[in-house]
Amino acid sequence: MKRILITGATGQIGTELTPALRQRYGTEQVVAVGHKKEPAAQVRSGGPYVNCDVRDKIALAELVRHYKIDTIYHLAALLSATGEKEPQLAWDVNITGLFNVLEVARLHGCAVFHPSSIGAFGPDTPHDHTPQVTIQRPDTMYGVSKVTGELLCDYYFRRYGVDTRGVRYPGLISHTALPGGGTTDYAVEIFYAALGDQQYTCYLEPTTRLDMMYMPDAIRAAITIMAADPAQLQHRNAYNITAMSFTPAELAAAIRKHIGDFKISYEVDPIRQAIADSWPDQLDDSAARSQWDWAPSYDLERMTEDMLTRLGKKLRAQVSKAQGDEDGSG
Ligand code: NAD
Ligand code: AKB
Repeated sequence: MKRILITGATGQIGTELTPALRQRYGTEQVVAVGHKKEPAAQVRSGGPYVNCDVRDKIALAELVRHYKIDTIYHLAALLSATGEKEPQLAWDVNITGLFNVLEVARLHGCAVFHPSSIGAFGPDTPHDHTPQVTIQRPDTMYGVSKVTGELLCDYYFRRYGVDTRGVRYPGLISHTALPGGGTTDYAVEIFYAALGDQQYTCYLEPTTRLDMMYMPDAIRAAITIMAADPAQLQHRNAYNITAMSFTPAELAAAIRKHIGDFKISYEVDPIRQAIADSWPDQLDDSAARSQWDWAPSYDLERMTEDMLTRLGKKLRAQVSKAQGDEDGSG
């Protein structure tokens, strides 16, 4: 039976991956690891929850030993925009943290899931139908850490036989936890704005095309690749996966089909724009499709409709709870 540790469990992915893994493998089998950020209720109270800085290898090893862990989902990281604000910290968390996880995995016989990103590509990478194996010369600290991470995971598999696996996620869109400081965050913020005062000021240009994915597909990918037949995995650590590719203007148009008065304007942030310009427009994910049956369920239309429905419900519930608290009936 699997015993799983999830680092970064309070983040955008961890908040949804933790309950999904607990549902599949049992609540006591999945230990959520937080750090500084307040966890959502389903992460803190749905099973074991502990705090640990991934840069502390001794503490990490003790958790793995204590809970008899055999699989680590390593999500703790700094994302692209935060990484450009604090590059030294980004290297430390993303690389020291991963190195510690791989060392602990080597010593305790754990499998490791480590997500890479479209951020592992750079301005010299072919942007259209970006191949699985291609030029990777990113010019952000986030990207440098992602390429290094892919190579480190490959190294630990080849040299020590650690069962490392991973995907290159595109921008992820979700309604449960807010994104944690990336370049693609606009694609989540826009839904909060559309359901709020029906206008959004976007920090990317209207024509900036990027790969994206709805969170249910991202969670399924993380679980599926870890359960896949290892004999089929030729690329192990960094499978291109994507679900849709759109620009801010196209996303706004998709939202407008449901909220006719929604308006978008643009105030470009040069730092995030430069990052986005260096990333692919559309990945070729045929290797993932053929080697472990990857296929997304949500395209732009389906994702937009589901986001508006579920986020709308959540925001309305928050408003009525706040009103109830105010008048004493909540
Ligand atoms: P997030 O920023 O939402 O969460 C990251 C988590 O890491 C946070 O909960 C934070 O508390 C934790 N953390 C930060 N420093 C830590 C430390 N020193 N020790 C322990 N924990 C620490 O990130 P996310 O969006 O959930 O991303 C998870 C992984 O997926 C990252 O590797 C990220 O690069 C990758 N990824 C995410 C996306 C996306 O769009 N969300 C896309 C591509 C790849
Ligand atoms: C970011 O924008 O940094 C992340 C990612 C695509 O890796 N969402």
